[in-house]
Amino acid sequence: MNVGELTVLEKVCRPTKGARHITLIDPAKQTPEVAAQRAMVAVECGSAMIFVGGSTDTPDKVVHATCSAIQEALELRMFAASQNPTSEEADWDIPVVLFPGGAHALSPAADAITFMMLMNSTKRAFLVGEQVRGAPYLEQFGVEALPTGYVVCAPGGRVGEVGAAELIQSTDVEKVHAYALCAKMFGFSLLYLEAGSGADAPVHPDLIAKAATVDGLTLLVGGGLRTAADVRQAVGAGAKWIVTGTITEDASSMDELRERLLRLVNACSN
Ligand code: 1GP
Repeated sequence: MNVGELTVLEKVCRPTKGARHITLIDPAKQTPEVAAQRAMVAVECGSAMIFVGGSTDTPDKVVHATCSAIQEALELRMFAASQNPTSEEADWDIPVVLFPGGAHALSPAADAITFMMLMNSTKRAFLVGEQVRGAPYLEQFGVEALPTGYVVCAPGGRVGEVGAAELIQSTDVEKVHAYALCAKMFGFSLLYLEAGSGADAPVHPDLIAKAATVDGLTLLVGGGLRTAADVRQAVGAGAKWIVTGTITEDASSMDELRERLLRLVNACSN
């Protein structure tokens, strides 16, 4: 879909006051239709990007169907908004970005991909192996790569286990600083500090604050962020993007989802 004049990377790295919000949708957790409905609620609430990914064993077909359904819904909304230019509608020019668990969960319907090195993994597959397998497909699909250093912090959850990560503990501020410097020296534009989906505690603000002292990186933080206070703390420490997934997945209705997301999105700028 058309994401305007800027590349997705330029949009993502554009300096902003406060932070912006990303809704993560795991294609394994609902049908593509429900994923699209959830994504539309998220955008109405002010989410500025949709990530698609999460589970490690989702077939390409399901990832593709989910990306396509979200893109179609966004295009319909964008068309409707263009028919009524005076309305105070949401911005529907929203990137749909793959957040892959490996080279399998790719789709040409995405605008971009967080092309990640799981920097504190002890397995070659997550450092460079999956990336080497996936790169030719991304080239063929024309999906924009967002060069991302991905660092898993305690408690780490499933991604910490599957990714065989040497977890960054809450007091490891010098270590996280070294990872951030390393990410910058590799030429990555994004640094994603991850506590693991559904984590019982988010990334410690001291880690975020230390990573944020390295300029030239756009800092994403996710995992276990549930309340407005969690979000404010992460943003206050220097996060530029807040990623949430579980609060979307376990909302019992679209109304509940709206209520939750509005609280978190508002906390990104307050
Ligand atoms: C997972 O950081 C994301 O990769 C989102 O985590 O599901 O805990 O919101 P939650």
